[in-house]
Amino acid sequence: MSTWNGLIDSGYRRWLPVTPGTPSVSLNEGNTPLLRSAHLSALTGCEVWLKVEGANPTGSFKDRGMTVAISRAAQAGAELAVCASTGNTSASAAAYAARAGLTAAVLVPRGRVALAKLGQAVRYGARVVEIDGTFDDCLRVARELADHHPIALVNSVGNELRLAGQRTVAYEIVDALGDAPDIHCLPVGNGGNITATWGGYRVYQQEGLSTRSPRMWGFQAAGAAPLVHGAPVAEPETAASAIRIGSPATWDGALDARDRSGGLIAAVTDAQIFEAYELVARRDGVFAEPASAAGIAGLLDQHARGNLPPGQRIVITLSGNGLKDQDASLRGGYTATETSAATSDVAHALGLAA
Ligand code: AN7
Repeated sequence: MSTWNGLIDSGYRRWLPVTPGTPSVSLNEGNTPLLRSAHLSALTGCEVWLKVEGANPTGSFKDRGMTVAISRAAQAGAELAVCASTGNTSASAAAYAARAGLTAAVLVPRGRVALAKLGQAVRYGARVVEIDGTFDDCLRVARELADHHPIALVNSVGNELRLAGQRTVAYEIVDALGDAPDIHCLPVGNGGNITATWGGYRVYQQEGLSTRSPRMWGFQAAGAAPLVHGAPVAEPETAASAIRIGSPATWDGALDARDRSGGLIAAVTDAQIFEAYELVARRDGVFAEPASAAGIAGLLDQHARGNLPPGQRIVITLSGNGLKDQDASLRGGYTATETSAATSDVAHALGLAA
């Protein structure tokens, strides 16, 4: 039996910026499920696959880049790893830093991070700095700190290692499907993941491991859609807090992925995002956080607009785990039947014959 030991040791070392001397700081990230969605396939007349990145060790795709960034930081002898985050990057940085014996400091916009993500950073032992401002303010501060202090900046902007790690999602998809899909859908916040995923497809095609690369379809929340408008958004707003970003750091990379792939970056409303969030849980049994559902919302929106030819093979990145955002999951309340502890009462409540 072969066991999976994470991206560096089991999977994709030869494609990653590590040397034989780089320690593998890993939580066995990667190798996430690729599930066919019968429901979305039927709805669109296409073959739709879900890449379930919430199955990563800290519950998001960020672990792919963080294993590389923290492994290299450990090799370089760094003591303090710093990142700005809407939540998932901070959880991931905190976990990998803990594993490497480093200290993580995470800069988050106060009051705007899903509580479970904050809880992760706290439990992994990170120093949490809550900044009075947006994510974009946090990132500016993180970059300025890195300019003046001996820290390892583990945001993808200061750290190409993160994007190199995140490319592995494309390698896994091609390895599983035998070739690249026609279209790859995903949420876009800072623009790092669309850039990295596209980059991964390009590497595989250039190396002759796939015959083509997909069109990249990225989706931003309508209230935080700077790449769609072509200008930063000063006060980004969406209930999908992971992608509440007004000034994407990897702006050019995201547009490059869009244009070179013949793809698009479009906006979806919060209503569309939450509809997709509920749909994929109810119909596919996959619980993804709201931001993650933007890729599904966008696909369905493009389909409704007549922009989706039938018969396409499509992969959608579900970037984070639904457990991370309880405000979202219990939003609008829920229905439950209250009964006594008598079996007959429970049977009655369930409509089972006496
Ligand atoms: C679930 O954690 O930016 O376009 O600081 O958590 O590469 O930014 C998170 C982003 C999509 C957007 N889905 O990816 C952070 C952070 C989820 C996310 C994105 C994020 P990028």
